[in-house]
Amino acid sequence: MAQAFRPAMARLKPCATAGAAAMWRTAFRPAIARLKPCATAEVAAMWRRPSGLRWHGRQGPQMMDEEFEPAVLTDEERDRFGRDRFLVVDRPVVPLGETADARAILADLFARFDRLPADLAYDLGEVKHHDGAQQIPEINCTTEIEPRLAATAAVRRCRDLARQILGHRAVLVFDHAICKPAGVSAAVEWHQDLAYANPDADFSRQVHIWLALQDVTEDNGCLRYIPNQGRGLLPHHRRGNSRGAQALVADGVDQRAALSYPLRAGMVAVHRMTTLHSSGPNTTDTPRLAWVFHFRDPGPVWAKTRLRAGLSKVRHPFRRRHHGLREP
Ligand SMILES: O=C(O)CCC(=O)C(=O)O
Repeated sequence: MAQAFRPAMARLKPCATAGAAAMWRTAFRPAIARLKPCATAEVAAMWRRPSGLRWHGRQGPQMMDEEFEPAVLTDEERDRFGRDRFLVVDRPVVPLGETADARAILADLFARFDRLPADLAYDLGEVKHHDGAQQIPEINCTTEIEPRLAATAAVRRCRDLARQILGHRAVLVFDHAICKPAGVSAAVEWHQDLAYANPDADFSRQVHIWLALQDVTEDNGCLRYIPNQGRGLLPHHRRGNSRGAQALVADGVDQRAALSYPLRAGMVAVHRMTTLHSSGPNTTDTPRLAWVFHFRDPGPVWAKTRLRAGLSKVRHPFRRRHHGLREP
């Protein structure tokens, strides 16, 4: 191989090789030396992951499992979502390797919980901010805190699923991860996600996808839904009627028809902003971790802005060339 390159190298102008060498000495080598060892180790570890990394469009490196068929919703499932206001996709949407990748990164984030900004990391249990052990630690905007999460195939696969429900476009507008530590009796009470948002927002174009990062059962706190409920927003109060609590609880929920929905790792449950849901305590000796995505169809305004941005990219080179001709 080296022999094949040598004649070509010999033909290179000396100034080109000297220039490249100078660039290496002055720019690249010091920059690489400045890289934190942990950063390079992290990248190397990521590269070594069994599921591998693939370059995916303009989104950069993606972790992908080989030969995994993307989940395609059937007409029956879409109808059921329309009727019940939620849909449990009982086949893997994210393959096990990719689920494990996301789980490992999120577990690292939870290990740093106390050092994360207080407005992003807090307790969904009785008191939002407190010292010591958390009841239901939640980390919001994980994909912004840890960019490796935004690049996971889990995000892309869940976005593909959201697109099938929302129509054509699905933009990730928010995400959060919820941990139920082992043996903690606190549950997430019945609520509608809309109670946390601006109730005037157009919530019909938004779906929330709850991804199980390990097998979830009634014992470790799987989700519960009440089929065909939650068409309007119920009044909510703070958990325990305490001003120190972050979690909201819906008033007057008739839970007689409620059902629990155990899921295998990589499966998802999808619901609307008005869907009533809750989850039980984790009585097992292993923490339960879930990652939740909020996808929105941004509608025609967004499409117009994108189109304009795209057009300006096309127009600019022309304009520059055009002005260039006129310049003296
Ligand atoms: O993860 C859970 O246990 C509850 C999740 C939930 O209620 C939510 O995402 O709104």
